[in-house]
Amino acid sequence: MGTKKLLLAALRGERVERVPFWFMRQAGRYLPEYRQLRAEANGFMELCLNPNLATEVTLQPLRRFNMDGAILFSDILMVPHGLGVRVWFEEGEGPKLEALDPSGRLPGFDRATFSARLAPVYETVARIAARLSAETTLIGFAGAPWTVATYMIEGGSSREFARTKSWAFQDPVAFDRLIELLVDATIEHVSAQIAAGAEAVQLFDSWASALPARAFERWSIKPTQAIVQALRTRHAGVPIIGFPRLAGAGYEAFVAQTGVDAVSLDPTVPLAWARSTLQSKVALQGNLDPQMLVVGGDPMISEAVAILESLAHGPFVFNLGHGVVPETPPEHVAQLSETVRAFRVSR
Ligand code: 1CP
Repeated sequence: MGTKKLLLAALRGERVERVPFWFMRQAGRYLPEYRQLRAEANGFMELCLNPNLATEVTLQPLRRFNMDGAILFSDILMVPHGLGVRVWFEEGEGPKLEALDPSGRLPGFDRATFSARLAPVYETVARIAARLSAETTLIGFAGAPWTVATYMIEGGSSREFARTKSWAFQDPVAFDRLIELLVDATIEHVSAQIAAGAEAVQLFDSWASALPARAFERWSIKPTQAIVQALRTRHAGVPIIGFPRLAGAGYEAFVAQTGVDAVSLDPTVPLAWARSTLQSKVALQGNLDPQMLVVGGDPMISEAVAILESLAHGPFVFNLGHGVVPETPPEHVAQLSETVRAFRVSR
């Protein structure tokens, strides 16, 4: 084994002696120590933009569960913030943004201004890197352009994405320009995280499933491919994980065309299909249903073992199929971590 970082090795497709794991949203409201810091901070944006607090929140779950990966504590809405869009969080409601208007002007992308606005995020990455053990991989991330565009156009969370689709379907060429802006900003944002010490990165296309098949190619696959190409040139050897959540059969084209090193599977992806169709091309990550972690005990353990038995013969990182939910008892996360850590592949 050349490296002690099992997660990094697995993402590169190397054989490892045990399945590495981390959990999407492993920092957050299910942890009492998070809720306490969150209450002391002056809002969620402040938590993300204060390197002291963001470093501490990133490290909180590792102290309890010692995952193989630490994911930078931040949010996908940092990119709009870097572009000068006003972003805030309303208690109990979630993120709000000053909404873009199809007839208005797009924000401009000025690299120096963008980097200056997001400098605290990169400072956080550097501080985390300095404090991680030699076995832990630091994961940076960004939202994929389509998912970030939905928040910018809807002005927050959405179910139907009506404003976004109406813009994209009526004037696809104008919508391309917003996606291109977000491709440039995302390349810059992820590059800066890597320069500061991120060792692997994940692109969250959380709302990929809202796109019809042809639009999925144009606004999920193509932009991801452009980001992957640029990152490869600037930072060879840094694994890139794609997460086209709920993309169904679209996962196959996503893997074939984007050039990602790994894909994160949502819980609906059949394990046998993922193994036979995707795993010879990329490393897989996933895909326990986050509600299983709320249930805990035998149902959770037998499901986790089924996932491990299906996918651990090839390059694999154990994770959830989406983020940890606030109702999750921390003891269940401990139980799951021990289950994955103890699992051995039978060869
Ligand atoms: O009230 C609070 O304390 C804020 C809750 C919270 C947290 C803990 C938000 C608001 N963001 C985060 C952190 C966060 N967001 C991380 C941290 C690292 C980790 O431990 O994993 C990450 C990776 C994200 C990414 C993110 N933000 C995504 C992509 C992943 C996903 O879950 O699909 C999305 C869609 C967002 C937007 C967002 N930010 C916050 C909320 C509540 C939401 C989702 C709202 C919605 O459903 O539309």
